[in-house]
Amino acid sequence: MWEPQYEKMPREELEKLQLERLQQMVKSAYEKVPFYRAKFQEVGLTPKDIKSLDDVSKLPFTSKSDFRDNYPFGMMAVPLSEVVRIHASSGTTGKPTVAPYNAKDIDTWSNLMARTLASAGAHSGDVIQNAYGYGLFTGGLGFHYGAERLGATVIPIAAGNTKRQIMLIEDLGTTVLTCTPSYALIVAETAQEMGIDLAASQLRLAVCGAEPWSENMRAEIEAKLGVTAIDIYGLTELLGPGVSCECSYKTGMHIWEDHFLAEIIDPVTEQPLPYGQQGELVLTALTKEAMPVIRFKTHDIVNLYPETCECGRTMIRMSKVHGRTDDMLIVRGVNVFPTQIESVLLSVEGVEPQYQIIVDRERHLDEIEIWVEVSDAVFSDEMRSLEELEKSVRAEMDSVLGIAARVKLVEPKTITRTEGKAKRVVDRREL
Ligand code: DLL
Repeated sequence: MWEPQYEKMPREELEKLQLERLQQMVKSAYEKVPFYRAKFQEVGLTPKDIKSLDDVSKLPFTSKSDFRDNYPFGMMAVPLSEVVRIHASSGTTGKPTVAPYNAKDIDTWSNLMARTLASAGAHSGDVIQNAYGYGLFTGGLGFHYGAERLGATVIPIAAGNTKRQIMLIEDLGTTVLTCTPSYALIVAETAQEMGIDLAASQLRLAVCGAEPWSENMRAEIEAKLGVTAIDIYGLTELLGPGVSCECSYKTGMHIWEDHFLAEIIDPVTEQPLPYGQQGELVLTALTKEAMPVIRFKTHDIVNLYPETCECGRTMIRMSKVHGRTDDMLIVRGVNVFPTQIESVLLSVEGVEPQYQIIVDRERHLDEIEIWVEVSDAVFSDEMRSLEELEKSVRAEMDSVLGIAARVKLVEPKTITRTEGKAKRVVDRREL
């Protein structure tokens, strides 16, 4: 255990620490972020009203749209000069959600990722091949700093170039692979095709997250790579990976509660639900400095289990993510909102705002195809201009969303109209 003094803290002591940190966080948000002050004032709340942990339910929720409305730096509690790094994730429309970190935040996150990797079963002697994407996505650098803090050897390979991944696993004696679960399967199958048995290599652990995956996928990854596969969860708004992670017992992901206060709510009534029931996870950051996040609605559907785990950790566990309350898709690890696709389409002349998104998984790779109606005028044009239009939609998708989507232009009025909510997404993936 990386920090047994916290990870095994008696609940009473832990809750005392959480309350102190919550009070501090609410005060800081109120004093330093006009957005929070205005929201608290709307419900007639001041930091002094937070007297117990239950009082958290008096605080207003925060959602992705608040980040959009205050883009880029309106949610910050420190001047930009104190920010040492900025990550970002998809917003619901054209603009991303920005996540700034000060030096203390990077330190907190690195430490939490070291704790996470240790909980997954890694240690300082490991060679960790980090195949999460580096860049604005939090996966690459989050794992990188955590692995270094743990004292392990890091190979910052990032995702892609699978044959080279396999060569390095063998040549450098990689013991831990960190990547999305779907990429772990691609590595496994590519190795098989190359006639290489990775189960016979030094590899013994895979730490997989950033997208939903099933127990079936776990079994497949474990068998094909000869590893233990561990689930890890996190989100950009709350630092990134390292909000929660399984231990070797694999009975849910321990939420690092000394840094994150977890609640479960009914997604419709927004009322708190008792532990054990399935609902939407709401998280409050207790130690984040550059950008306080209070009662963030994650849209992730989970169960929370409060019982002490066999590993000795007292920290609450969350189930695998069962689904989302919104229409966010995760395609090859990239978060995509249908509304983002819509705003791209609307920016291209000649296409109509009628579209359907078809997501499928072919040989473990997510494929996304967008059917778009074109206007009558365009459709009666010659083939070449249609092809050009298709190309420009595809290029725009690639540059704005960062995903390679197939685009299929269809005749006007082909896409079924519904009277109620339009069914924009057809997700055919089976995990
Ligand atoms: O995906 C951070 C991360 C990186 C987590 C690497 C784990 C490993 P975002 O891009 O902001 O951050 O996406 C956050 O991804 O709200 C969930 O819907 C989904 N997600 C993350 N981890 C898991 C998981 C990173 N283990 C969103 N299982 C979250 C299911 C996950 N869904």
